[in-house]
Amino acid sequence: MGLTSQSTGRVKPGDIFYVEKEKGEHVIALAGNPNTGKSTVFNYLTGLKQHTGNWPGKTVVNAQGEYSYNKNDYILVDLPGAYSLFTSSKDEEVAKDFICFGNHDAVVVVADASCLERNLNLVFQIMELTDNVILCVNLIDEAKKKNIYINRGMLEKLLNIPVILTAARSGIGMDELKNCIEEVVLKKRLIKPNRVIYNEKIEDKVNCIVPVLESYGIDNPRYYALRFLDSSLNYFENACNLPQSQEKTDEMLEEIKLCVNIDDDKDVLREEISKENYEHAKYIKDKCVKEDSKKLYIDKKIDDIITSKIFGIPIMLLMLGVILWLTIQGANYPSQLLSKMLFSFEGVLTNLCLQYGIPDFIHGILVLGLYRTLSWVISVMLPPMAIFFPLFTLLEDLGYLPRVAFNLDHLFKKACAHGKQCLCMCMVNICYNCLSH
Ligand SMILES: Nc1nc2c(ncn2[C@@H]2O[C@H](COP(=O)(O)OP(=O)(O)OP(=O)(O)O)[C@@H](O)[C@H]2O)c(=O)[nH]1
Ligand SMILES: [Mg+2]
Repeated sequence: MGLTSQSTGRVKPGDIFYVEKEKGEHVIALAGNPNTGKSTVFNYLTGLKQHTGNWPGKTVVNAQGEYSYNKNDYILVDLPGAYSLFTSSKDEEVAKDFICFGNHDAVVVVADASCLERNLNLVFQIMELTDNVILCVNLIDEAKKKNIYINRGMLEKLLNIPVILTAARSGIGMDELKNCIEEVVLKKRLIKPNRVIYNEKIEDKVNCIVPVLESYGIDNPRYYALRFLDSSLNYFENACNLPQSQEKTDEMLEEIKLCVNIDDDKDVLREEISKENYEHAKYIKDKCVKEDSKKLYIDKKIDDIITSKIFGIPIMLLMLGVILWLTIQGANYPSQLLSKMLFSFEGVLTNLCLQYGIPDFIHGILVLGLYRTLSWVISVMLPPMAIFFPLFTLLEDLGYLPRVAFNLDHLFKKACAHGKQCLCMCMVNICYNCLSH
């Protein structure tokens, strides 16, 4: 009997990320940087209501939904946002594991049209893992407002993968996306992505490692050869499809180490690989994106100030302080008005009860208990909520919340947390303060 994952006690990651599907169903992964509109695309296609909002890190676990198109059934998996597949954050790891080990038939990478260059890094990494990649350049309506235009034809030519321009919130491009997914999974359209070609030194090493990996039956040998070079070894050893016994894995790693010596310059190699990725992303952006440099300059200046080390936190405290003050002070008057109105009606209800001879205990339960409590809750809670949430939504729409997360990230890290968590804390604290006031 051969070695199995059960007999060796090693669970293949692919087993964990396996999506049960019926015959003829196709699994589509929705990946991309945080806050690019993945859940909005997911909701539009499946008709479900995944949580969306204008700050990063809303989706933290995979969500599944289904849709049909041209009598074909699809299972869509909405992944948490990730900047890269080499990550340390738990929610990003969920995305990474599904892309690397899941049984998807195609991956749709949702990118933000306003910052395509930053998003391309993940696109390159996914292109190394699978041929079936579709790039969905979302938020084109926002990009248009910023005078940013994408040359779709050129982008498709340079990446050699299908590119769809969408504005998921208003449904623009969604039919085209569904059609493209169908063409890819039914193999009506064959894709051969143009992968990043690294410098000669790296390519030589990759070319030495790939045959060894192939001889051990490893899928995506080029991807794992690069991971070996940039020292993601822990990750590499967890790769699916590795030989099932530890001895075989050690043997394979020894064989690789024999053909390439990377001990001396592994930091340099890692840096070179990242540098070349970013340079390639810049090259593609320069060729495919037309932008208004004056507007970008102003946006960048504002960004620099609100995220600067000196002004970032004071501006944030001021903004949140003003919201807290407006909520508390502004709620006083409508609160009083509401309570006056609702409590004056209590007298009317009592009179009605007396008039119709309703027993005292029913009057007590309905009017003095139920109605009075309801009146308190409404007059105390409704006004602060009605002021706080529109103000917070305004900050969200202005895109300020991701900046708050960025400003607080290093402080949260000291408590082993993440800057993104501050937004939930902030909301809970402000609500609590308003109510306790
Ligand atoms: N204007 C505009 N806004 C959009 C569009 N698509 C998404 N949004 C908004 O962008 C914000 C982020 O959308 P989400 O769908 O939550 O983004 P996500 O990629 O799932 O985010 P994470 O789960 O945090 O990674 C929300 O406020 C959406 O309403 C679009 O095409 N146009
Ligand atoms: Mg999401």
